[in-house]
Amino acid sequence: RVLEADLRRALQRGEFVLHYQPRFDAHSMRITSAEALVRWLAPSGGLVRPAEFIPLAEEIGLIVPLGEWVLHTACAAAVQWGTIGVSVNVSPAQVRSGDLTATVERALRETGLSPDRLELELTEGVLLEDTDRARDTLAALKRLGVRLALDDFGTGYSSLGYIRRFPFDAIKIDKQFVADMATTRGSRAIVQSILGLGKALGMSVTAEGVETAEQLMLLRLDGCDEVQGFYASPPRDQAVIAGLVQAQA
Ligand code: G
Ligand code: G
Ligand code: MN
Ligand code: NA
Repeated sequence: RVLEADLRRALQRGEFVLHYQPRFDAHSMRITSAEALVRWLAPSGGLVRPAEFIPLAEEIGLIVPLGEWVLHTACAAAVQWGTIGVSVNVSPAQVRSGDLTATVERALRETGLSPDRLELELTEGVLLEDTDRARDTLAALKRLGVRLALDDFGTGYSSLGYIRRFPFDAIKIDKQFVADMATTRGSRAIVQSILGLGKALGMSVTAEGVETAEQLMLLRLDGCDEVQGFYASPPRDQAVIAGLVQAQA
């Protein structure tokens, strides 16, 4: 079990690492960007998954400095890769903290990354918690020129109305709908509805958790723009992504 003191020490000692999962254009299968996913390289030697420490990091407020490190490191990686973009997951606690915009602005300035190559992934929870604060923060982030994506779409409790009340550029279809879209009519229908909604609102749509050739084929047929998932690539380290990007140049 992960303890508060372990986590604070881990940040001080630089024990967090980022892996990156590439996102592909669904038709050309060229890499368009990569999503940063944090792991903790614990002193015991194990690689600890975010599910085991992000909730605690949120609870104790460590998510703010950890999130700042993630932003800076991911922007620096994108500068190294040269062409593709980078996506960073942002917790509701970071939006609530009040200095997310300044943190993003600083990460861009210190790394020299062009704002349009950074995408922030937010979940519906961000929108439900504190609507006025959330709206102001998202508007300020848009003014910086970064892209905003609604992550895990379809799993939350917010109404469809939220999607047009906030300045999102993109939607990520949650992997639970992709998982059985080839075998369950209801899931395929939900995927198709989200794709239609994205198209109607001028937002790009990414399908997450694509694991099979059949899912990829159906997503292409249904007009999905971009895909992410184990079928095309699991999360890899920065150097592997650099090699993949170089190979497609
Ligand atoms: O890496 P893994 O596949 O186990 O990711 C699980 C979840 O952890 C992701 O869906 C994402 O929501 C969350 N996560 C991963 N990296 C970060 C991060 O840097 N910041 C935040 N806030 N959440 C993250
Ligand atoms: O919640 P978020 O969408 O930010 O996190 C993505 C999570 O999904 C990460 O934990 C990542 O490791 C995981 N993931 C990525 N591709 C696949 C996949 O094809 N199948 C499954 N089951 N999980 C995946
Ligand atoms: Mn995500
Ligand atoms: Na997601």
